Amino acid sequence: RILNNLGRGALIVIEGCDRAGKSTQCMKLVDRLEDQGIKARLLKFPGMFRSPSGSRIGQHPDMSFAYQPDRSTSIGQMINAYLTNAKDIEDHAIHLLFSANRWEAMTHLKSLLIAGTTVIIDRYAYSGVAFSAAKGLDLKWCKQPDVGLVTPDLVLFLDLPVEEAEKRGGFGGERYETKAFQKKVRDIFMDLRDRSWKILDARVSIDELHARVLEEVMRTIENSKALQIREDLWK
Ligand code: ADP
Ligand code: FDM
Ligand code: MG
Repeated sequence: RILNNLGRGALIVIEGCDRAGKSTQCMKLVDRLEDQGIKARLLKFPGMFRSPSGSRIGQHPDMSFAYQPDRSTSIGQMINAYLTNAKDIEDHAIHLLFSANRWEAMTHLKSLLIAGTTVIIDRYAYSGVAFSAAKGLDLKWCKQPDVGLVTPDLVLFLDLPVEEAEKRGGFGGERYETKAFQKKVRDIFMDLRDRSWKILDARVSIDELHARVLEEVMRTIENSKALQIREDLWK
């Protein structure tokens, strides 16, 4: 289905491996766009919010602009229990929950775009496929539940070698936070590249990366205005 509408907001996805600086850049980007008078909102998948330092935070000033699909949804709570190792969930089943967590946000996402608000998302279906396929699930199977989600206008992949990521405080105790697994995830991310992707070197300083992110985003916002919102991811 295609939604007809002019002057819409752009859908920008920030992807990358752990510690690449996604959350840091997402927050700086939304602040910067709002400073420039551009309507912008931050979404995050899975629907939970984490500070740049890595700790999960319930109440934070930044939360005012971080929409959560949510920890308060029952799906968000199951995902949170899984990631913190409080609960084991079968690989296919958790994959479907991550996807459902995106689908439950689509109505809200579309209404923001139609209202002219640019939406920045911290991880999307690419993370969904990369992490599940890295566990050994079939890549084609992994893509199916997310087929038909709103297609991003731009995917910025923040690329940081796993060795560099490790230096940024080391990996924590959550599921997936090991070096070998992160390398597999990166390889699968590379297989998912398409025309909407732009790969940025994430080894540079926070401010330098921010400048590059902003440049790409400003161009995309301009170019997307007259384009239709497409609900055809991986179709
Ligand atoms: P992600 O969301 O991709 O896991 P974060 O934004 O949470 O990454 O950043 C991970 C850690 O690295 C944080 O401690 C953050 O302050 C730090 N960091 C983020 N960007 C940079 C950068 N460009 N250079 C050095 N350290 C960074
Ligand atoms: N993750 C994230 C998945 O396994 N599937 C998904 O669909 C998504 C969106 O959840 F380890 C994983 C990736 C990462 C964890 O971490 C969420 P952050 O630091 O909160 O983004
Ligand atoms: Mg993050």
